[in-house]
Amino acid sequence: MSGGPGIADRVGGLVRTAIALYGDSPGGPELRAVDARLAEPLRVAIAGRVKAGKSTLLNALVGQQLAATDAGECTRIVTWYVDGLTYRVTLHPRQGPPRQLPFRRLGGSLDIAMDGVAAADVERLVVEWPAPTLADMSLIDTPGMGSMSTDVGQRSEALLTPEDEVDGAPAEVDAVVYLMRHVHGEDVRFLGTFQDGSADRNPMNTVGVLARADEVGHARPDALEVAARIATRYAADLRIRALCRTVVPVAGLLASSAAALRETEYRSIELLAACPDLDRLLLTADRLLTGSPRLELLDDERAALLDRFGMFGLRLATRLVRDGAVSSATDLAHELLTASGLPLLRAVLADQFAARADVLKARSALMGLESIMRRYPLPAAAGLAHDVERVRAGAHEFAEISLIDAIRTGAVPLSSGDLRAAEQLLGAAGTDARTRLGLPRDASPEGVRKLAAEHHLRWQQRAEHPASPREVAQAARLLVRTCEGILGDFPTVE
Ligand SMILES: Nc1nc2c(ncn2[C@@H]2O[C@H](COP(=O)(O)OP(=O)(O)O)[C@@H](O)[C@H]2O)c(=O)[nH]1
Ligand SMILES: [Mg+2]
Repeated sequence: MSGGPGIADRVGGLVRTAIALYGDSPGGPELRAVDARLAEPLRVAIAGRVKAGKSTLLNALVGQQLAATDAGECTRIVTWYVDGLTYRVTLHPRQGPPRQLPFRRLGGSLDIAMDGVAAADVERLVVEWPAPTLADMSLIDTPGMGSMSTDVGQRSEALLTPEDEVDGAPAEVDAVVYLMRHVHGEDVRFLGTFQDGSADRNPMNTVGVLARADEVGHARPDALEVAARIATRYAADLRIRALCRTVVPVAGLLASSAAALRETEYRSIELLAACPDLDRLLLTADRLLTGSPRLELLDDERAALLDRFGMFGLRLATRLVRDGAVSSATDLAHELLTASGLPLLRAVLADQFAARADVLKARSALMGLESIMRRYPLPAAAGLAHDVERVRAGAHEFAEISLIDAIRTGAVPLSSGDLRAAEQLLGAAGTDARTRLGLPRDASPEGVRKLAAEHHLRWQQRAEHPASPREVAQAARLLVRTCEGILGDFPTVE
């Protein structure tokens, strides 16, 4: 959007002014951390209950088997995966300075030598890993809510709760991918912690994932279609809409195995597909593991296949091989990845998180700045506090996000068609002008301008109409500003 410096620059300016004012007094180091964070990739936490499939999904997103899954000490620790020039693992203990840990890769995933340190004494592990996904966003694996040990659960919750009740520290993450398997009380309660109390907590920074989608409906061939219908229903549920933007079905296991599909695995799948007893073998896990001597795969090879692909994955993979739809490991990997739903999640993350990364980061930084100024009041910073207030109140980018939230929680009385148009115009599906207007990517600048002008006129009439309820008039004024922004970016050529 045009019209002066973007929100990231404005907030960055405030933070640097604060750094100059605070110098080495208390609050100074925290301010420098807030400043450094503005230059970092967006921080995205993967949250949800234990065994929801968080670590598996993280591996799928990175495209490598890094995070350990299932039990094990490391799965009980908050682990940050960040882009790095080199491969390095650093332990940040609760007490004492950080230190590097030795590690190796064991069967793909990282085996970190914990050096006798107990999980409870670890604040976080930071894994630096050169990987393209991590250059766009840092991913944070959490032990999960509802952990066997409440301590572990609390650690996740503390990381994700926007403002720590105890010491008023700002949220450490900018956005959250929240995995759910079913809607039950705890999911909703947990998502609710993003909302309570502060106007700043909103569903805009949370994307819901219907995880382990391949297991829906007993892993039948249409599992993912069924999961997609459930996800659509969740996404339409007002309670869920008020907590996250959208719900995407993903079979993380399939995606992560596809990303790292080995030739030997492909050959095993070929053997399985060629076995005359295939249909019977794939009825249950037990039969696959022990049935049919005609299948020339050892017990542990069968177990490994099941572990990596799951029942749904094996049914799909063997069908693809049998039908001749694929004839190489590369083909198969591509088909499985497509089926997993991961590409859709990636698109949602790219359109919604990455496109708004600056705004989400600026929002976190502003919260951080406000929290520091509140905890370490400085008489000399009175003017700065005023500027902070002005930036917050004047930020059209924040206002757009808040309005999407208001629309989603049903606070704006518009027809459903108008609501959808308004959400889209506000950038709920992506913030570039053409997406906001629902135009194809190759729409001409004149086309953009013409449609933006139509919307501008329509919302202006709404804003000024005496019969418009107050909420509608307010929303319409904001939408008018959004249209003005688009028109400013697409000026008429003389
Ligand atoms: N069938 C299936 N199993 C999965 C999927 N994602 C994870 N799992 C399995 O669920 C278990 C827990 O996964 P994990 O990623 O460790 O869950 P976390 O506790 O949320 O990190 C592991 O045995 C995974 O193999 C999935 O998409 N489909
Ligand atoms: Mg895990």
